[in-house]
Amino acid sequence: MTDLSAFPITKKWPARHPDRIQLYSRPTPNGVKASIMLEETGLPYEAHSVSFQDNDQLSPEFLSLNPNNKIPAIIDPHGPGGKPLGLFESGAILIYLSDKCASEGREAFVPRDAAARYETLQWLMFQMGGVGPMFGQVGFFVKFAGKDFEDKRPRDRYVAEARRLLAVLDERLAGRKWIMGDDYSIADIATFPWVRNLVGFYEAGEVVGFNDFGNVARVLAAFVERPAVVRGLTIPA
Ligand SMILES: N[C@@H](CCC(=O)N[C@@H](CS)C(=O)NCC(=O)O)C(=O)O
Repeated sequence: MTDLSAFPITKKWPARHPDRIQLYSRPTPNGVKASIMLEETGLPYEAHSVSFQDNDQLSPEFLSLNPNNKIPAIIDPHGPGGKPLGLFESGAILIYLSDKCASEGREAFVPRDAAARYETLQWLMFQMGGVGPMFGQVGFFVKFAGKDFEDKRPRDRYVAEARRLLAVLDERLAGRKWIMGDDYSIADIATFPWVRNLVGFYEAGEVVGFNDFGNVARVLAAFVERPAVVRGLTIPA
């Protein structure tokens, strides 16, 4: 049986199945990237719920795995060289899980062709560096505490940037089924939870003029119909 006792996080969230990938998360747009990928790939895993209400992400046990106090984070008991590997940052987790799947002969959600692989990583980074942080700011200024700020310039700045990013994504999706064309990939898994959140939970569809981005809306609709996405969006319960 695998021993994960070297990871203090397992004291607070004990592993019932230490042989499986341990996921520490919440069903937020960053959290579900990991759960959707795990559901898509069929890799065996065990999900642990990190409560923001209880500030679990600030606990010493959580910080021992992610000093940046953010979900998602994972431990793979069977990492490189057969040794356990802890990992945080959703983009890194998606790349890692994809590489693991490729080495196990599973569908990896990254094209095998080298140029297409880098193109996928490029769009993944577009999400990590642009879509996620900017849409998150829109949420703050449109739905949460920032909406009551008198000065509307910060809100307008992030709304304009979100619109610009949506336009870039919309153009990329013109004539394509997914971001990488016919191949559904980790770039889609990273991006569409954030688009869904922007128009859903953040209720920012109108303010960003979402109706102008028909390709984004079309791909979002296809994304949320995938059975693994439906499941992943509610994990951990
Ligand atoms: N760049 C990080 C961002 C993760 C992130 O912002 N997670 C949020 C939830 S969506 C979080 O854990 N927030 C808790 C906090 O800031 O205390 C990633 O992609 O993994």
